[in-house]
Amino acid sequence: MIRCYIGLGSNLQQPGDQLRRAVAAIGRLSRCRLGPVSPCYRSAAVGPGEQPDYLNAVLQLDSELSPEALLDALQAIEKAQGRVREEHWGPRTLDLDILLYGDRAISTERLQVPHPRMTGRNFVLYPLLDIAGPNLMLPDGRELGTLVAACPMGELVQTGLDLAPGAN
Ligand code: ROI
Repeated sequence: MIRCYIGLGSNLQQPGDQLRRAVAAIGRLSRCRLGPVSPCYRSAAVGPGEQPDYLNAVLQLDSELSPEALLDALQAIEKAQGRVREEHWGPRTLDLDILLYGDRAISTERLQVPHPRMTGRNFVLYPLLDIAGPNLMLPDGRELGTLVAACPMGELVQTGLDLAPGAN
């Protein structure tokens, strides 16, 4: 089993429901075991133009799937929840990103791991810190605690929504 961390984001069509359904679907993936799910955060949209606030979270997933098979499985969940391949940086019903895949660095046409923009994004780093702790090390040797210290929390706020399967 490889320990993976998956980032979740949504800013369309009842984002809280989108994230809850996504966590449940990830929990049903074969050859995977769902671990802790972070608190759910609300964050202002990063990127050009006006769009609704996002809900973001991170979960731990131990997996026997290859990186590509895991990506396929996550994209199938995005699609099942109505994601259409929309404009780059545009609003989305559901975004699932492989943030980390064990200690591997992967760079292919389809997949870049660690996620290339995770290190500067508070809506990724803070929920990851909640479940992985400051000593988590990236493939390049940097520690999560160091990255978080360099990334202001800004207007990121916890929503109090519990995304774990079986909650509510
Ligand atoms: N902004 C926030 N706050 N959260 C996201 O998940 C997110 N995802 C994106 C872009 C459009 C870059 N902005 C985001 O893909």
